[in-house]
Formats: sequence, C-alpha cells, structure tokens
Amino acid sequence: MDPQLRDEHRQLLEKNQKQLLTYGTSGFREESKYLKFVGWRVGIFIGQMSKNTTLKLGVMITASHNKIIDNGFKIVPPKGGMLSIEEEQNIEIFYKSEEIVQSETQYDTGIVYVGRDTRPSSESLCQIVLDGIKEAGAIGINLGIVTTPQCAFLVYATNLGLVNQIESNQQFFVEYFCNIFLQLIKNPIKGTLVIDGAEGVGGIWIKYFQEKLANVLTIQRINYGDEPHLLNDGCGSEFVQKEKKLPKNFVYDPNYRYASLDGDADRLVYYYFEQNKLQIIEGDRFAILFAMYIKQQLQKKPDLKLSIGIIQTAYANSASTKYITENLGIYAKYAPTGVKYLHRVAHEFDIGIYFEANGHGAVIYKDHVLSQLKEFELFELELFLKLSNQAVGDAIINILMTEFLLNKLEITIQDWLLIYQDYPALSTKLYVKNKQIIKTNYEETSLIEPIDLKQKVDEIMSKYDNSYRTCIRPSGTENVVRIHSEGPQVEIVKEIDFRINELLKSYMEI
Ligand code: 16G
Ligand code: ZN
Repeated sequence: MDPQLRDEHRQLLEKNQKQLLTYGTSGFREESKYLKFVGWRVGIFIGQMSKNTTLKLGVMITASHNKIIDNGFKIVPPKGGMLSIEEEQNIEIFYKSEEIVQSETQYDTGIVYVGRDTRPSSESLCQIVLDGIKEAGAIGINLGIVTTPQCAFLVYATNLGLVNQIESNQQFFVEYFCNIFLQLIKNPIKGTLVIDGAEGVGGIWIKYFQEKLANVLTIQRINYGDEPHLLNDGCGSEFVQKEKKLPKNFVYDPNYRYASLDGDADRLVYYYFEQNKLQIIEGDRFAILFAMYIKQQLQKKPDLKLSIGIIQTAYANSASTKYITENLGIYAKYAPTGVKYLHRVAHEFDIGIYFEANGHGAVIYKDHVLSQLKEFELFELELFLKLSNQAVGDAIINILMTEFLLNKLEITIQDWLLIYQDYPALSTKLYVKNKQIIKTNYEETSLIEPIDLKQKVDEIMSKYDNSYRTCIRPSGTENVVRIHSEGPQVEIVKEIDFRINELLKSYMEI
C-alpha cells in the first residue's frame, strides 16, 4: 500500500503545484484528496508510538471550522493536550521519509483510539488511519463520530483509569461531565440557551447534554447536524465571530442567550442580539469570567497559595489584558497563536486559564490542586475545576462552566459584556505570495524581519502615542498576513490599519 499511495500522493501534489504537507498549527490539514497517504503514515507513526508506551494514544480526523472539502489529523497524546515540538517534527519527518515501517519498539502491541467528525471524507480517512495502525502492529479502535475534545478526553480518561472500556462507551464523556454539572447546580438556571452546532459533530452530541440536563438547563439546538453538507456554512463560531453575523436558523427572543460551536466543538462564542445589534462575547471574556470566580474563591483562604495565570495571544484586545492585570490582579502572559502554544504556557501555573479571542480555551490545573482545594474545604471550586476538560479546550464543557458561573455570580450575558470595554480594534488580512518572509518575536507582539519593513512600521507608529499598537504576523492556516491594530480612538485605529496595509501591499508580492 505504501509505495502506491506515496506515488499517487506525489503526483497529485505535483499536478496541483503543492508542497509536501507540514504538521501545522493544529495538525495536518488540507483538502481531503491530499490526505490519504498522510493518513496512512499518521496511522503507522502513531501505531508505533503506541508500541513504545503502555498508555493509549488518539487520532482525531477533522478540519475544524474549515470548508467541508478539507480534512485533517490531530494527534492526541496520552494525557490529552498536544504533541511536543520534537514529536511534531518526528511525525513530519516520518511522513516525508521513504521508510516503509520503522523497526524496534518496546512492546509487541499498543492501542490507538481514532475519532472523526461528520465530513464526507472522514469515514474513509478513518479507515486508512486504522489500516496504518494495524500495519504498525498496534490495535486501532474506532470511536466513530465524536468531537475533538471528546476524543482527547476519552484517551485521557482511559489512561487515568477513569473508565475501562471506551470501545462502546463514548457516552461516558456525557455522563462524566453532566454528573459534575448536576452536583454544582442547585436550582434550575433561568432562560433558554440556544446552541448553534455549526451543522457538525458538536450539534449532534449537544443533544445528549440537552436530555440529561433538561431539569436544570433549557437548551435549544439549531444547526445541529441534520444538514451535514452545510457544515460551517452560514453558521458556527468562526462565521459568527469573524463575519459578525447571526447564524442561519437564528430564533430571536430577548430572554435567550446564544452560543456557537465550531465544526469539531473546540471553539465557542456567546452572543446576544439587542436593538438590532449583535453583541459577541469572545474568548478573552471567558478567561475573565472563569478567573473572576477562581480568584474570588481562593480569596476565602489566604493561606492557600496557588499561582494563577491567564494566557492570551497578542491578538487579544489590550483592554482585556489591562483588566486582568489591573482589576483582577492576575498575571497575564502572551503565547504565540495556536492552542498548542497557549496550552503549554498554561501548564506553568498551578491554575492556568488560556483563551484565544476566537474562542479556543480551557482552564487547566496541576495534579496537586484538587487535593489542596479539598483540604481547604473549597469544594465548589474543586467541582468547578473538575468540570473543565483537562485533555483539551472543549466548547461544550466550557458552555457548562459558563452557565454555572452566570447563574452563580448572578450576571446576565449583557452584564458580562459590560465588565470592561474593548478598545477600538481592527483585524484585517492581506493575501500575499510568500507570508514566510514575515518573522515576529516569540510572542508575536512585534515584527523582527524583514528589518527594513520593521523600520517602516516603526516609523508609522512613531506618529502615534504609546496607547496605539499594531501587530503583524503570517497566518498559520492561510496564505495571508494578519494585521491587528488598536488604540483609544477608532478613527486613528482605522488610519493605522490603512497605512500598515498600504505599506505591506507595496512591500510584499501579492
Ligand atoms: C488554528 C488553531 C487556532 C488558531 C488558528 C490561527 C488549534 C486547534 N487551532 O485554527 O488555535 O487560532 O489556527 O489561525 O490550535 P491563523 O494563524 O490563520 O490566524
Ligand atoms: Zn475546532
């Protein structure tokens, strides 16, 4: 299978003038026709990896919010989270190498769980990955259609011994989290929460939460996957957040709250509609809501010293960073764009809260935290942290955490938006031939190369005071350069954005 698939893959890439694929911001991701050989190699690689550990691993087949014709592979390490940089490099090298099957492994066999989203190409790619795993002499277990965080959680939960048999127990995910949520919620939550499932896998799984939680939380589903060919089309978090538009099938009621998931349910935005205006709650506000509560609880026990940090990207609105540091008194840190970077930095704290503005995020904590909370009798906070999916940021679980907090802190979604006011900001993108010439510092706050371009940007910015800033970075997912400008006055922000765009247009090949 290997040489034949490899040849087909090469020819296809050549014909369409494409390079070999890379393990990018969130795994291998491309138009699905390019992925057969990649899937086979991913299967072999992960199969072998599983034979070097007694723990289980996972692969999720999805392209998240991308178009329906795309697909991708995300590898799930034993504790969830992301592969190390070295493992990412190894898998990329293995995909590109001529090696048929690697030799020596520590054990005779291993176990890999394979989950997939609802894309038409996902089923056949899943079979290819399973074949690759088998070729490596490991056992592949098909989880069927699951969300990305569900797949990661099931891998994590079996390795921790929280559940024995995953094969026919995907529902364990629902039971586990609903059980904790029901312990946290004392009285039914007011109002209705409308959840837009992006016509994807999240919409399907929300149904089970809706049923189990019916006595305490009223959920209405829209775009829940009955039209899978319309995945992410006019709906979902990417559409709502980027286009600033209401999703299809939106039902208006002044008493409703709204949430949109992305195509594999690891991203979330909340919103409401008032006086003909869509008001969106982006990632930074989730970080702040979660942190407010955690801080409030920890303040009850001054002897309990736990470090808390909030991790954002340079593309978060500075008003949120200012609120975090000045009002909440919490340490804020930047990481490069992409969940894997934020997740890693969040691990530096006892309790790390990370969110990207686009709604990827989680609260993760160190092993000792739960027992310390118990010891200090902070039982509610212990349950709240237990509710957060430790394997990876999870839109459905973040909904449960949010609903608990809005209810507990007695704030409406409108109040939530009023906690602080965003600075006027503009995020634009410019299609370019070679985005790679743009290099930034690690935190993506400033441009490093090309040096003459950096000088020109500095020259533009020197005309404005320090309260204005602009960030420029190459996208990890598209052939574009992203520009984010912000500051106190909207007209000036527009002017900065215009001037930076003009500069880039004249400097770069478009
Ligand atoms: C991917 C990342 C997301 C990041 C986005 C940035 C994951 C699971 N997803 O979708 O975190 O915000 O890329 O894309 O890591 P960009 O570089 O094109 O802006
Ligand atoms: Zn996603």
